[in-house]
Amino acid sequence: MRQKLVMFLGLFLTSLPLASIGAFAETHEVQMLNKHPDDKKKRNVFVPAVIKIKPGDTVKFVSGSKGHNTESIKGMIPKGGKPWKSKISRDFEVTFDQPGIYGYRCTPHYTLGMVGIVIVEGDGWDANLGAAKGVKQRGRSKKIFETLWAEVDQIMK
Ligand SMILES: [Cu+2]
Repeated sequence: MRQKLVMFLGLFLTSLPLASIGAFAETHEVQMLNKHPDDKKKRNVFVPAVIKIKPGDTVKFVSGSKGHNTESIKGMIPKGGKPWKSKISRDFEVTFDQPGIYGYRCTPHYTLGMVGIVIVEGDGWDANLGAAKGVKQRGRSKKIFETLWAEVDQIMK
């Protein structure tokens, strides 16, 4: 009896650190859509386009409309961050451990302005902010990123 109790306690205690990490990690959804639900004139959008999360959290990109994907943009992820690229019309999950700014796009609709930003808060989150802002954008993404950066500044001020 006592042996079992000791074993149980041992298992319980060794599983604590893992449980405490998992307990606080969250999954956030970003929809990949043909039309913005609040403004049908906005086509090919990530909703929300700017999202702030904590290290260890996951973003689930949901294929709400067909024909979209998510791909990190070169030069727009922090040092130690991992690039990603999903398949078209598929849900895709990315777990973020490294604080920083992550700019991403939909590969086929990039020049139409289908882009988004994940902010992973924590120490040094803004270390790559200037570099990310400095990345040259093409087509409508130029204009869209300007509005997204204004949102980032608003969220993080
Ligand atoms: Cu798209």
